[in-house]
Amino acid sequence: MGRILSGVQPTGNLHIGNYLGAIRNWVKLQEVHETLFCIVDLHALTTLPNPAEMRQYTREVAAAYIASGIDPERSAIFTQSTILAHAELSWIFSCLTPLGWLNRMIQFKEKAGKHREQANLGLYAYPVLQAADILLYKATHVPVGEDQKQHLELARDIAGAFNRQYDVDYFKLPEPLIFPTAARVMSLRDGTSKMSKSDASDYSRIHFLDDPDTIALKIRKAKTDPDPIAGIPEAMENRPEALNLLGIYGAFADLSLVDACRKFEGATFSSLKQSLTDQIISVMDPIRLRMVELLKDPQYIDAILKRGIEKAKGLALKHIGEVHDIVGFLRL
Ligand code: AQP
Repeated sequence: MGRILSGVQPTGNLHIGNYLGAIRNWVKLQEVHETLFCIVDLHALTTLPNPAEMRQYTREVAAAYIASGIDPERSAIFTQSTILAHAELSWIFSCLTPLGWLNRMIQFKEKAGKHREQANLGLYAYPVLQAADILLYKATHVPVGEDQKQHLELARDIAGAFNRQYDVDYFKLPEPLIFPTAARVMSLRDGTSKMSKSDASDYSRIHFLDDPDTIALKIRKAKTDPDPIAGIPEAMENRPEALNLLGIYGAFADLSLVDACRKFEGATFSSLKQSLTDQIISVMDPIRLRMVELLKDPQYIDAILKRGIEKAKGLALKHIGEVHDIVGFLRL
């Protein structure tokens, strides 16, 4: 049994990529591991969301966790900002992290784009805060998708740098947990870019809170190509939208991409889209209905968060106290 930490930003528009790539896998992890699932609102601040929306989206992420099957009795569900040690440890790590390491981070380059000089320091230092999130709890394993591998590598480097600087063996290096079934879900409008909360088009993604009619409409409008579906993925190498729809179908139906291609060989996109719509609705609609119920009772959600905060705080305060001793802060 290990200790697992992961999180989602409360930036709204939670989508099936977040479900298939992250939350669905966490549900399985809580059966065998000690699990901590954070709502990373300090990270969300890098995009300067509207404060009222931030509060709303924080409860929405908590509701999505619970509705997807994360059990508050087993897992700590909590907000990052309520445990000040995240920010503290992030500062301590900032003082150990060479700029050269951060300059290599692909996500910053992608998110800052051409406006690098205008990007905020928080966005640049994002992976250092992420390292603090993980190491504050001495997580042994971190579930990561493709896009997060580089950040976990940095967290391991920072743990090593801390141990070397202070000549201790305090932080063990957290291991990545890669799920063979974790899907990388692409945009419904462009099969070469990741389905993302911040995409300007609502039609690029399916939200947790989309009702069945909206799901059907978005899938109907999803980009395809004129050819029939081939029986093997290799024959569709240059057809990213086709592969994406088949991949999503497979992820929801528990089929590999190879099996999904075989199932729809020769079929038209309209028949694939009908089956895909049914499949998504069968999994996501019960989650949506439960979320809607939960969101009617914000006090209940807040009570679950408070319980999670208490659980997480025990570990966080113990570890940050030990770190204070190691770096030489007076304990007064
Ligand atoms: N398209 C995706 N396919 C598979 N997994 C995905 N994740 C996100 N998008 C996909 C996984 O969801 C978890 C939480 O993500 P996050 O909220 O911390 O931020 P993100 O990875 O930056 O997600 P988005 O949707 O792309 O948000 P924006 O647009 O705000 O940047 C992570 O485990 C991630 O791998």
